[in-house]
Amino acid sequence: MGHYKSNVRDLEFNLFEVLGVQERLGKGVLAESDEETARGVLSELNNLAVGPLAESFADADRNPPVYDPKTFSATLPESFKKSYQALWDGEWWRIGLTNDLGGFGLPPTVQWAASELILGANPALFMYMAGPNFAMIVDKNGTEEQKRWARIMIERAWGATMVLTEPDAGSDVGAGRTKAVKQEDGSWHLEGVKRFITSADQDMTENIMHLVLARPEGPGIETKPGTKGLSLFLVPKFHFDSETGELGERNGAFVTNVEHKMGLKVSTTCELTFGQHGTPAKGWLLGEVHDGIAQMFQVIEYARMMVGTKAIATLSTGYLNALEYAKERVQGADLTQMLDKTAPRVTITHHPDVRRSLMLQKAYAEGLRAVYLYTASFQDQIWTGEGDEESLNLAERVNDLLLPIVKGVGSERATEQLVQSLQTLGGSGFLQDYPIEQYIRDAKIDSLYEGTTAIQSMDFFFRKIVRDKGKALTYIAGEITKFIESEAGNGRLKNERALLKQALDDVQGMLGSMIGYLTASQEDVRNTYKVGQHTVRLLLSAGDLLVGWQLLKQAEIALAKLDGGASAKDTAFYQGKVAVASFFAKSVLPELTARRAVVEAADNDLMDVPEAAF
Ligand code: ST9
Ligand code: FAD
Repeated sequence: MGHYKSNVRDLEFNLFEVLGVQERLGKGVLAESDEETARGVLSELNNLAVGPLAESFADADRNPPVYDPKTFSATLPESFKKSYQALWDGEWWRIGLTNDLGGFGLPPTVQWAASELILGANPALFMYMAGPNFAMIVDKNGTEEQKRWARIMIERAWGATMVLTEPDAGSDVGAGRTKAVKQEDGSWHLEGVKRFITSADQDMTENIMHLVLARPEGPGIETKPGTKGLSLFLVPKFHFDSETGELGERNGAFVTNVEHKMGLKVSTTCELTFGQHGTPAKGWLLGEVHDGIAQMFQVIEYARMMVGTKAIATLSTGYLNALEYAKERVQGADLTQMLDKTAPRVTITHHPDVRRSLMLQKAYAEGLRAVYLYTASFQDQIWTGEGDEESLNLAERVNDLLLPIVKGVGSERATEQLVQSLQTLGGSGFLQDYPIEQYIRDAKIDSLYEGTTAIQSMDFFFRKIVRDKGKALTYIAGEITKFIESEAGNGRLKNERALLKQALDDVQGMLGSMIGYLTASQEDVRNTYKVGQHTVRLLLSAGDLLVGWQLLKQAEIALAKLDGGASAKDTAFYQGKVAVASFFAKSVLPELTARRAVVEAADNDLMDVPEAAF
């Protein structure tokens, strides 16, 4: 068996028993699909994921890409290329595409559930395969000619990249200095150095389309500072015939370094230099409009969802590997017989502390999966366009609110809990004989790129709550309140629903204090620091609230299934759902009360500490 342990049963539970996705299928843009097709997609992709996709996971880590400075090129390991070919040949690049570009006609919930399987088996494959998804952005924003390029990108299986970061412009994208100078023929020459660019070179596709943020210059163009002064340019690695896509000359965008990293080594992370090697780096303004940051955020929103799903996928396989080990590892006697030196030895699943840790891993793996799929259910509505303007607008807002939770909380909890998965294996977890040490290395990036956790938390508070005037948040709080006040579980989840109520009060309390500090900043601007000290705490707490709620909703459904008489295999599955929800409500949600007290007692002492005293 390979390293990857998927959880198709839980994916199907979420899709068909919790979210009722099947009710959306067979209509409108989803006319071609039904429940059977969706289940078939998961099953077929799962076979590929646990087999050929997972196969190169360790080899590609031990034999990472090789960079050749003479040719500015990166060569990927053969094992990985084989996995990539299997993925491409299965036409899985179609999964996220709209019907008109050759998509499968499946909604985002099913797309993301399927994506989890690739992201858990070998995440870099998904990123190299993203060219067609990038083409969708070119198609959506491009001129008529660029729309044709989008089709060429798909037909000819090109790679693509998102190019924002520079040495002095990481979180602060608006500090970017790469410029684009307008040419008489309507094209632009880019000049500058970008760094940390994922997939900027590889030897699997004939061409790569770079989507680059740069500051435009030229007669009649007003240069503006910050992100609002950036435009988005299409910069191909090779020039190409605009009608046929046939490759021409090499363009002047060269990869001048590939980084050596802690993990996710097979995903090339490149320095990309424009126009400094004797060949101009020609680019074309996307859609002929200067709206770069907003256009790039269409890519970023998708990529943030992907990064969160990647982290959660890795957490899930980490947990399942730990569970399998724990069921077999015999060590020590049962705690109740600790004084009897002759007592039989038991598997470590008998030890209360191992159980505690495994149940917490399960809670975050399954709870966060529920959160990302719940988020995707709002994307389903946006995708199909169903409902009136008001409800579509709300779906957009709720999706926006949940994205920093999927990305920020998904990545933070995955990193934390994967360390616990390793701990379950004892010293063996530290060895490369097991995949968990690589999971930790490969997943750590998820809290860093696509906006660090601090950036996610500020996005959550300032943009998604304050700027939204709390509309999306009020909706979610209303849904949680409905659940709390319902008869969910027929009395059996009463205590848990009370704990959820307290958790909701605590998050609302934290938020109330923070909004108070923000209001007080009009009197004394330093009160803004009190907000800044606690945005990550708020984000993680909101994440715990959502995980707790989703797990309890699942428990309600599981209890009903158990009452109705489930099969032997399903009985264990549903019992697990009830147990994990109750465990999380009793052992994690009460912690929010302490966190609320910390936020309510905020002061600015921290900000007054001299730097030298750190
Ligand atoms: C990276 C890549 O790290 C890592 C993995 C790559 C894997 C690639 C392959 C897989 C992905 C495939 C994708 C294919 C695409 C398919 C799509 C299919 C559908 N939401 O607050 P302001 C906009 S890449 C939406 O003043 P500052 C908005 O236009 C590097 N829009 O910001 C706004 O204007 P307005 C990632 C947002 O103070 C404008 O920005 N790097 C949002 O100027 C200005 O907003 C990062 O992520 C939002 N949440 O700048 C950088 N927020 O307000 C992290 C802003 O008028 N840093 N806009 O609407 C940040 O995010 C900063 O907060 C900042 C601050 C740069 C936005
Ligand atoms: P900095 O911005 O310098 O942040 C350093 C620390 O300060 C962080 O802890 C951060 O949270 C904190 N911080 C910074 N500003 C604030 C603030 N205002 N408030 C509070 N805290 C703050 N970029 C691309 O454009 N395309 C890619 O394909 C791409 N792929 C990547 C792949 C890898 C493997 C890596 C490592 C990076 C990649 N990046 C890519 C860049 C990535 O998005 C940035 O690294 C990330 O946005 C953070 O920027 P930075 O590294 O400069 O850190």
